[in-house]
Amino acid sequence: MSLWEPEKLQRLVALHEQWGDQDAQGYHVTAMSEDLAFRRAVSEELRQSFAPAIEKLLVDYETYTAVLVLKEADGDSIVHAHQDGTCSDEDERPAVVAWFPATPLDQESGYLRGLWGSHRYVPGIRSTPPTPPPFLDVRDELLLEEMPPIELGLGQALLFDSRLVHGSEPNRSGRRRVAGYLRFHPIGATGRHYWWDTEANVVRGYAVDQEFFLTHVWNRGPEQPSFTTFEPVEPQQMSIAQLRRLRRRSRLRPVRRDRPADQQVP
Ligand SMILES: O=C(O)CCC(=O)C(=O)O
Repeated sequence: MSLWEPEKLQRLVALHEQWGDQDAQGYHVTAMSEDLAFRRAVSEELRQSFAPAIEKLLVDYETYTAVLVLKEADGDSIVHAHQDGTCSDEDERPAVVAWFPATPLDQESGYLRGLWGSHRYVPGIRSTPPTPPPFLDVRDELLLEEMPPIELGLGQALLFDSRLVHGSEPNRSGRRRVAGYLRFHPIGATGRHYWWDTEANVVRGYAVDQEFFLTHVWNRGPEQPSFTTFEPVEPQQMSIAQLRRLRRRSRLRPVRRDRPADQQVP
């Protein structure tokens, strides 16, 4: 959907050019930046200038995190098919992600691609770093053959369920590709972070707030007690044919709250 004047996006590009890490390579996200003041400045700009137009479209959701996603021109910037980490208790309602280009998006710079309906059939808590997903063995074929590219113009944004499997091909445009990424949570949802302690091979869950995502060091365990600990289960790997069957079924049998009001069953 179209949400803002394309000129407004220049502010994001300029912010990164003036302040961001110019030596970074490949795919990177400002949430990983060690410059905490830069992380905060990006978050504030996105919250002030871009989040309100999206909040208006959502019922009882609020902005939770706001970052820039960058793909440098070095060509090594594939984003494999993945699901984003769990950042809230999703038992009641999922988080919503808004992703939008701040520089031109085309075949060369790499469209975002999504696996339709996958938020319904690839369940579970997603840790950081991510434990192996059930589509790991087929992730390259999945990205290119099963996940359609989503064309977006400057000024448009894509909104999706935060559990959706998504990814993108490398940036081959020869120019830096910049995108905004905003995450919205149901108002009052409990913030969560699940860290995979790879040495102990356990996932530890933490109750966190928005401030956590502005200050925490990427891929390191939070310095606070966890509320839960569990051993990650090695998932059985799915074939493309199995994933296709699940996709078809998810369309035939929508979850109850997605049915039109006159078809609701108690
Ligand atoms: O910018 C992209 O193409 C992908 C970004 C993404 O999937 C993410 O940051 O989770």
